Amino acid sequence: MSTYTAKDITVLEGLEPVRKRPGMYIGGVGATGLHHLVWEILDNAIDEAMNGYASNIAVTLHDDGSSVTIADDGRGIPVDKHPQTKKSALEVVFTTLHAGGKFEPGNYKTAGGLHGVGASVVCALSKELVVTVKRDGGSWEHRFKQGIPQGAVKKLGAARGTGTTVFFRPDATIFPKVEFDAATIRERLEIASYLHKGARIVFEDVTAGSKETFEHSDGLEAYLKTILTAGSLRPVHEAPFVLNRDNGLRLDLVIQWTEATDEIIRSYVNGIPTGSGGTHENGLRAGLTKAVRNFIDTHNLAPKGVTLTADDIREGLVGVLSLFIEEPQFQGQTKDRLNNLELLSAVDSAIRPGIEHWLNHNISVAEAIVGRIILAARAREASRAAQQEITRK
Ligand code: TTJ
Repeated sequence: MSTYTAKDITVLEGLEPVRKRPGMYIGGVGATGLHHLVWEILDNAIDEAMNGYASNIAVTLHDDGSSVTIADDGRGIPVDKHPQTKKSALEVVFTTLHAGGKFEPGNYKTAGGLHGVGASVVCALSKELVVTVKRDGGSWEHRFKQGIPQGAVKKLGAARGTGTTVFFRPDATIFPKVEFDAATIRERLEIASYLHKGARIVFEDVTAGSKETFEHSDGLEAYLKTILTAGSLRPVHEAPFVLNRDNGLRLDLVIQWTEATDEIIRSYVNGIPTGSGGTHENGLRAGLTKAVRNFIDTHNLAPKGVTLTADDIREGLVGVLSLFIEEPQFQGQTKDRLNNLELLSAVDSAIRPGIEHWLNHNISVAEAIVGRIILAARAREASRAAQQEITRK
């Protein structure tokens, strides 16, 4: 560094802990941590889309395989200097730890990945990061190296439209391997397009010379359909149960009973797959079981002498649950289980009345589901009787 100003020192102090102990912020410097950089930047673009300001997100994996550009057509991060701090919002976002990008009250922040850290962490761990903003009729660029601004924000010229573009190249002195896995990025983008209906996400993989667009106006319903098709699962009723809630807790759920003998539940927290389930999935199971049981009891639908277990009720169930919460706690070796205890009752009470109401207002659907459940109970009892008969003999 030839020009090492006081401002740079502050910045260095701000992000120094990140470079010293990167694992604390991104969960390690292996492949998971490396890809975490992409998710952190991506979440900001998705937030802009979720808040209704952006409709297109473009992700590019460049030909070297170790640099990525993420762009949105949102409002653009403000580039004008704050009179007191003499820094722009852009500079604060990329150089201050925990300045995530939640500027306006009421705007929802996905709280991102593993630890909910922001763009500054990506900036600190990048050999090179370039932000380009289009707004107010112009285009501006601010460059960073290892979290340190390389001069001031620079006006590139006049430009139409608005948006934010971030190019970054992970620092090879931090990450032993800096090559991204295109399939990992692709999968995350595809899931994001289901979880955030309305967002159009284009993934260009220059290493493979491919370009794909992910867009699902039907969101989780479309996702459920792909699960059914992929597994050749036949539903036992028409139209799935769909719940989209956003008061206090953002929760999206779609469920459908099928002829399958097991239960398939895919769950996500802040766009992150929770393959080992956790409190939110348990809340779903509890609420769903209680709703169905209550419906069956209220209408006296259980045949005499047949007891319906929770497993009977959930046999053949296929569902997708997506939650967005402020402070997710992930547990387990692979951090793929949600541990927030409050989500157990929150999910239970969020879904139960809706499912009961749905059953009560869709009698033919409810009949098909209850028929499926009774069949599961009878099959279970018959199989146990046969087992006992063999043991007896
Ligand atoms: C902030 O308040 C004024 C209008 O714009 C708001 C904002 O921050 N918008 C915004 C941020 N849009 N897109 C971003 C963003 C996009 C990427 C790809 C990366 C980051 C860190 C932020």
